[in-house]
Amino acid sequence: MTYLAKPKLHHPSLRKNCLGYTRRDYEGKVSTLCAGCGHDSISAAIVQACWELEIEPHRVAKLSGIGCSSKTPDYFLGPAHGFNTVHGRMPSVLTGANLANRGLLYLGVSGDGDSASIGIGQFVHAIRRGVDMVYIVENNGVYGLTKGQFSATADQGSTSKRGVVNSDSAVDLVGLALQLGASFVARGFSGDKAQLVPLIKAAMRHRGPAILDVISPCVAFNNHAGSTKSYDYVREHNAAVNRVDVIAPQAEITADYGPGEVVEVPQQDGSLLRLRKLDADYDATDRVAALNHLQAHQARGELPTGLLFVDPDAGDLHAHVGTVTAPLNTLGEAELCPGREALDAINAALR
Ligand SMILES: Cc1ncc(C[n+]2csc(CCOP(=O)(O)OP(=O)(O)O)c2C)c(N)n1
Ligand code: SF4
Ligand SMILES: [Mg+2]
Repeated sequence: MTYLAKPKLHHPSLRKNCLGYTRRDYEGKVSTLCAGCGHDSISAAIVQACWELEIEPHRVAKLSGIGCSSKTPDYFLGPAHGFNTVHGRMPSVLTGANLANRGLLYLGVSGDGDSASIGIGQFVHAIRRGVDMVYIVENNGVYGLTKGQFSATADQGSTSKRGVVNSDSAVDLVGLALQLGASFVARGFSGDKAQLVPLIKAAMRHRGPAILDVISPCVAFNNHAGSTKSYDYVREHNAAVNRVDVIAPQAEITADYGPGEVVEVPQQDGSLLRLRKLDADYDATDRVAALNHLQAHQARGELPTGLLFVDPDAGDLHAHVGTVTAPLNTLGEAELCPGREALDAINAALR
């Protein structure tokens, strides 16, 4: 972690959003990552998305595990709540915090090592439970922080910087998220901010588990010719299925769209997702078709990106288990203690 705070001097001409905040108000401390690391671009995209969505930074809870990727919450949304958990344990801490206080926007930031190796059980169960969260995996195919070992998302046949061939098959996090019932699944690339910012905005407007796998090259250990997570490889194999635009409730639709069919998906919070199809046959509301498309195109060496699946009507964990709407720390004794009669009835039912 860094202890270098950014100077708070803002140029008076910086644009402000409706809350009166400039983009600088959404930044964090000075990054200590390697220059050119994809993770810093994702932090910048998160800053841009929150500024554009006019989110109050202190209404966000940012949680992470361990890794270069998991360090990044220190570099954005300085005024937000933050919890840097243990390696691979971010999802369970996020689930607990979310159950205790549903009034915050939960942003989980993790790495491919953090989520696909040590934390894969936690990744799986948070999704299948339907936790309302934005879960970003900053996926570079290596354990960057511990000097570049293959991670579980490294493609079979890809090579390390020293030329070692990876013989294991890869965990595909978006395919897994689709199978587990995630109601929003997307893949982005840290080198394509024009695609990534709207994907983050759409995920933040979604209710339910929103999984965003962002290919994020590690310039120190995985940006060479044999890698399938390098800047060059991703640019050459990127097969975007759509472009998404997020329109806030009641906002005038002014976005300029290029050619291609446009599909509108209303979200539960009143915002509208506009998807401009880049692949005419792709239907982002069909889970099975999304899985088929992914597997067929990945087998051809392509890397499908964009909003891969969305179910705008999905419920979340709170709806499934019927929790109270108020944050738990606002409940008093009257709500928390059911009284002697209710306790006697419960005890009698257990005898
Ligand atoms: C319990 C535990 N096991 C192992 C480690 C060592 N460790 C630290 S970060 C890391 C992998 C990080 O990889 P990833 O999540 O992909 O993040 P990146 O650095 O690539 O962004 C490992 C194995 C640890 N900190 N804690
Ligand atoms: S080691 Fe890799 S992942 Fe870590 S900061 Fe450097 S470039 Fe980024
Ligand atoms: Mg990694």
